[in-house]
Amino acid sequence: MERTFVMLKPDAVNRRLLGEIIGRIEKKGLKIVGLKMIMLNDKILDIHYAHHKNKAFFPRLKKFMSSSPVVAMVVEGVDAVEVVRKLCGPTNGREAVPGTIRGDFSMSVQSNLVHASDSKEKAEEEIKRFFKKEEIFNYPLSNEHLVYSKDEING
Ligand code: IDP
Ligand code: MG
Repeated sequence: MERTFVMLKPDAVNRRLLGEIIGRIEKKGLKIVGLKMIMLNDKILDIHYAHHKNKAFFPRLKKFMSSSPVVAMVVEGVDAVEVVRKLCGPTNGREAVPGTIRGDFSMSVQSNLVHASDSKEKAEEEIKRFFKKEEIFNYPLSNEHLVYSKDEING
């Protein structure tokens, strides 16, 4: 089953939107297999946002991302990477369509509430970056048969 890395950013924490966002992920039928609150430091932000390191907004982005704890999650499901990206909507909250997390709750490019891995390769990298093996849990959900048909789970 595919896994993706999701992070609820300081604006989600401060605006008390954690439950709302986690609720959407759960209600979609995705499974949470790892969840913790952490404080991001300079070193991890340099790595996580390396693709923006030469941008003018980089220092501001780092300051924002370390302004409060964040919630880090590992989320599992069929095509989890793509499904979670769709739930989030595009980067700019003002352009995200209603119905998406960013479309419903964000008016900003920077403060867009949520991070989600953008490819399977990145998901693997990011999960390793933020979670120890023993912080990720393999457990059955009794109603999995209501979320997927058998052939969707067994390939
Ligand atoms: P994504 O989060 O939708 O994958 P990325 O391009 O990977 O978007 O950017 C990572 C994060 O950096 C964004 O979610 C946003 O918080 C911030 N960011 C991206 N572009 C800008 C910008 O132009 N100004 C300010 N912050 C930005
Ligand atoms: Mg990204």
